[in-house]
Amino acid sequence: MSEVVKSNCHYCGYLCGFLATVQSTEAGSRLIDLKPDPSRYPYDERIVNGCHRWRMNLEEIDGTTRVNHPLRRVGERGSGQWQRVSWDEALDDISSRLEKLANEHGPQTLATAIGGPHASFWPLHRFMNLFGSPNNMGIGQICWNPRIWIDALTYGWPIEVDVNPHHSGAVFLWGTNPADSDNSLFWRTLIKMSRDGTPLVVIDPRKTRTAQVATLHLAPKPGTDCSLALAIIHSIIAEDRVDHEFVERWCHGYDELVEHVKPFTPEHAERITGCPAADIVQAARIFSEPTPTALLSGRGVDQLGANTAPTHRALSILRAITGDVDRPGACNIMAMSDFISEIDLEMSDSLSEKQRATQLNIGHSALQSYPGYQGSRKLTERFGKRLPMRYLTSAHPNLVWKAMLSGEPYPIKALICMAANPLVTYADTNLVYRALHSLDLLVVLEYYLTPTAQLADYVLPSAGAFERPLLQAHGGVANFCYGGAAAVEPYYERRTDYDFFRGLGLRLGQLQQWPDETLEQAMQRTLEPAGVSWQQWSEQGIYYDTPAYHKHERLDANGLAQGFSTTTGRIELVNEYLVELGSTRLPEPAPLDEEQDYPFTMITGARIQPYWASSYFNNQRFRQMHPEPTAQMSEATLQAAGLKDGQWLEVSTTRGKARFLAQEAEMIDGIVSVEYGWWYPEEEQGEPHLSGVWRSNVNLLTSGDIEGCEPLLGSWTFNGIPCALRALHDEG
Ligand SMILES: Nc1nc2c(c(=O)[nH]1)N[C@H]1C(S)=C(S)[C@@H](COP(=O)(O)OP(=O)(O)OC[C@H]3O[C@@H](n4cnc5c(=O)[nH]c(N)nc54)[C@H](O)[C@@H]3O)O[C@H]1N2
Ligand SMILES: Nc1nc2c(c(=O)[nH]1)N[C@H]1C(S)=C(S)[C@@H](COP(=O)(O)OP(=O)(O)OC[C@H]3O[C@@H](n4cnc5c(=O)[nH]c(N)nc54)[C@H](O)[C@@H]3O)O[C@H]1N2
Ligand code: SF4
Ligand SMILES: [Mo]
Repeated sequence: MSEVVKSNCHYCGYLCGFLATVQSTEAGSRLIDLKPDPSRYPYDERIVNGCHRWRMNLEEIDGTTRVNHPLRRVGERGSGQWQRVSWDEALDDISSRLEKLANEHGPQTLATAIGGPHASFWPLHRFMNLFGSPNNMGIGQICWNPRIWIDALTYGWPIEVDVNPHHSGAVFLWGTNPADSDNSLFWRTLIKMSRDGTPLVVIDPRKTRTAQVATLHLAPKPGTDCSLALAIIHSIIAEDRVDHEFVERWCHGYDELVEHVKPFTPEHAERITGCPAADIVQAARIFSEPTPTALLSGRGVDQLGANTAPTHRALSILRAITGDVDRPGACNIMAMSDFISEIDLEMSDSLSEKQRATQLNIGHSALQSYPGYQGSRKLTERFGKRLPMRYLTSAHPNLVWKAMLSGEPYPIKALICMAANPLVTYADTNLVYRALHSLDLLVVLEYYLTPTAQLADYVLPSAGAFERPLLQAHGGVANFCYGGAAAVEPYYERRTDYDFFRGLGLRLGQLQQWPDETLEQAMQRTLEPAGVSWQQWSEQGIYYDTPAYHKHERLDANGLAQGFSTTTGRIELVNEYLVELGSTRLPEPAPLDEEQDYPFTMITGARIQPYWASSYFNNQRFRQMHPEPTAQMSEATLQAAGLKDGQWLEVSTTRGKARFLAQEAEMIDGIVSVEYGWWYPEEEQGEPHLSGVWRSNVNLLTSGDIEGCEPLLGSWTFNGIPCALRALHDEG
C-alpha cells in the first residue's frame, strides 16, 4: 500500500517541498519516490531542475554510510572501533557522566558546538539553559550574527533585504556570490533584473559568476571594504546626493559623519583598496539614485576579523543616508513572530545571572555576550521585540578550545556537537584536534562518521529530511516560518536531535520543560499562538505575514511618530549603544594582517557547487563533477609563485600547511582563493588518518586566536590571511 505525503528536502536551507510516495512495509514506512511539489512554497521548477542534490535523498535515506545506530567508542579515542548500544544505554551513561562532571566542576564544564543553518538548534539551547551552561559555541561570529547585530543596533531590529524587480532601482551585492551559494529564485531574479537593465553592483575580489553579470564590479583587496564603503559615503555627501529630508528627520549623528568621512576620499580609497576612484564615484552615484537600492552583504564581509563590525557599520550607514530603510525595493525592518519565537523556545530566561557570568567570552566580545545582549534588549523591548539570546551571546570557540586544554579559567570537560564538524569547519584544526582529545566526554549527533565524529565517545544517529518534521523560522527575528511534516518514521535507530536533548533533559530533572513527547508536537505548540493548525501549515508549507514598510512614520497614541527602537529613537549613524560598549562613534577601518615571509593573501571558503561546507564529499557523482580541492588565483599570481595552472601546490600560513590544485581564475593579483570543507569520507577512518582531514582542509591554515578577533563580536579572519605558495611536484 502506498500514499503520497507532502514533505521537504533539507539538503540546503531552501527546504523545497516534495510529494513523497511512501509505502508501508513490514520494516515500517519506506520512501520510494519523490516529485517536486508545485503547490507549496518555495516551488520553482528551475530550482529543482538546476539542483544537484535532491535526488540524493532517495539514495541516502537508506544509506549504508549513514550512522544508523548509537555507537559507543571501544578502545582509545579515535581508534575507529565502535560498539552498538541502545539509545537508553547511551542516554543513561551520558546523563550520569554529565551529572558527575557538573558536580565536580560546575555545569559550565559542558560545552556544545553547533554549525551552519541545518537544524533546529533550540532544543540544544533549552537543554543547556536548564542544565546551567552558557557555553554553546558556533560559527555565528563569522556567519549571520555580525549583520544581525549591527542592523539591529542601527535600525532597532534586523532587516530583510528586499531585492524586488518591481521596486528596486539598483542592487548591491557585497561579499556574496549567490550564483554559487544560493540555489534559490534569488539568483535567477538577479539575472533577470540585470538583463532588464537594473544596475547591479558587485563588490568582490574575484570575478565571480555574479560579478560577470554586474553593471559594475569593484574588486577590493580583501579586508579593505570599510575604507571602500566610507569612500562611497564620502562621495555621496560630496556630490550632495544625500536624502536630506530622511536624514534630518530620522538619522542621528549626520554632522559627525560628514566630518568623519572627509579624509576617506575616493582617491584615498583607491590607494587602499585598489579600486579605481572613478568606479567608486560611479558606485556612489548608482547607490544614491532616488529609487530604492537593495544592499545585501555576505560572508565576504562577516569574515574579516577586526574589520567585520566596522564594515557592517559603514554599510548600514550607507542605506540610511540614502533613505533606503524600511522602504519597498530596499529593505524591510522585520517583525517579531506571531508564533512562539526562538527566544521563548530556547527558554533563555531560565539561565541564572551567576551562570551567565561564567560564559567564555566575557571581556572579549562586548556585544556578543550576555551583558551586550541585555543592553540591546532594553532597546528592542520598547517595540515589544526580543532577539534570540543563545546564538547571539555564544561563547567564543577559541576560548572554549583553550579552556579544554589548559583548564583556564575553569575546566571544560565535555562537549556535545550537533550538526557541526568543527575539525573541518572551525578555525585552527590543530587546536580543535588537541582540544577534542583532552575531553572526558565527546558526544556527536550526526548523519555521518565525520572526522569530528571519529574522535567521539558516542556517535548518535540523527534523523534527516523526510524522517523528521521541519520548521525553519529565520532565527527568530521575522514573522515567517516554513517547512513541513515528516514523510516516514526515521529509519534504523535514527532519532531527531530533539529526542536526544529531551531524553537527556528528562534524565537530568528537567521534567516540566519538555511537555511534548515528539518534535512534531513541539512544532504544533510553536504554531498555536499564530492560530494555524499543524495540518493547515504543513499543507501550505509556510506561515507568512505581508511585511509593512515605513513603520517609523506610524503615529502612537500621543500622535508622535514611532521612529526606531534605538537609544535616540532614530537610525544611529553614530551608534550610542556601541559607544557605551567601548567602540568608536563611527566606523573606522582596522589595520590589515601582515606577516613577513607570507607575501600572498588568502581568502577561504568561497562557496562551490555541488558541495556544502564539509558535506556531500561522500557522493561519488559530485566527486566526479568536482574531484579536487582548488586554490584559485590570477595568471600573474600563478607566475609570481612559479606555478602552473593544474599543478598541485602547498599553501602555508603561520598556522600550518595544506595542499590544493592550482587553478587560474579571474581575480585581483596577489590573492589566492582556497576552497573549504575537504575531507575524504571513502578513506581510512580513525587515527591517525581521520579520513584525510590533514591533507586539503583549509582550516589547518586559519586562526581563531582571540587576540586577533574583533572586540564587539569576536569575529575572526577567514578572508585576508597572509600566506605563502609553493609548487609541489607530486600528485597531491
Ligand atoms: N575557512 C573557512 N571556514 C569556514 C567558512 C569559510 O568560509 N571559510 N564558513 C563558515 C560558515 S559560514 C559555516 S555556516 C560553517 C559550516 O560548518 P558546519 O555546519 O560545521 O559544516 P557542515 O558540513 O555544513 O555541517 C556539519 C555536519 O552537520 C551534519 N548535519 C546536517 N544536518 C543535521 C541535523 O539536522 N542534525 C545533525 N545532528 N547533524 C546534521 C552534516 O552531516 C555535517 O557533517 O563553516 C564555517 N567555516
Ligand atoms: N554551494 C554552497 N552553497 C552554500 C554553502 C556551501 O557551503 N556551498 N554554504 C551556505 C552558508 S553556511 C553560507 S553562510 C552562505 C554564504 O553565502 P555567500 O556569502 O554568498 O558565500 P560565498 O560564496 O562565500 O561568498 C563570499 C564572497 O566574498 C568574497 N570575498 C572574500 N573576501 C572578501 C573581502 O575581503 N571583501 C569582499 N567584498 N568580498 C570578499 C569571496 O570571493 C566570495 O565570492 O552560503 C550558503 N550556501
Ligand atoms: S534547492 Fe535543492 S538541495 Fe535545496 S532544498 Fe531545494 S531541492 Fe533540496
Ligand atoms: Mo554559514
